[in-house]
Amino acid sequence: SCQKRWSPLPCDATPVPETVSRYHTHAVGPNQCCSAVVQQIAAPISTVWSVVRRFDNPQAYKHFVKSCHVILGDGDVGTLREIHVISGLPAANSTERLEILDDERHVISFSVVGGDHRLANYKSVTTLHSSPSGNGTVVMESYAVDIPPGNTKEDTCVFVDTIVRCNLQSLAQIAENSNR
Ligand code: A9S
Repeated sequence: SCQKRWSPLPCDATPVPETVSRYHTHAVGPNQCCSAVVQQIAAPISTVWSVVRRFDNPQAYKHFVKSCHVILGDGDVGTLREIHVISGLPAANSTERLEILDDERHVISFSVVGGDHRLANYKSVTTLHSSPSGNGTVVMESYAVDIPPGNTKEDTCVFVDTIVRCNLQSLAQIAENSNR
């Protein structure tokens, strides 16, 4: 397997510190792809984190999730959840394992370990950062996933990027509204 290093910010922006980039460096196999989405949110990091850290409640901001049940564990690393998704997606449910929950560094990560869908071996890492410009938050979410049989790398990234972007836009709305 190869390892891909990337920086999600333009070259002329502030360089991504090593403490950030290490969480977003995925080992990517020959039949996998990876990408990342960055979202600016006009709300304090503590507000955003209180939503993102709830591994048992992804439906709070992920609109594709219809329901979620914790099937093992109590919120620590290793906790398993089963989500059911809304109709219209090429998926029914997904079993997911909490890999990282770091309340100090604001890092959460999960991996997909089963389910009826096409995103085998999906793994994502989400980190929050105080925005350089003021009292806002920058969310960075990266992922790696197997390319499903019959799809291209590009198809797969477009599909997943779209879902992740929707989730982070919804997160921004919720966090910004709970500000008022
Ligand atoms: O839940 C996330 O954070 C991100 C993604 C990409 C989730 C994808 C998904 O849950 C569906 C929305 C159901 C789409 C899975 C695991 C497979 C899909 O096909």
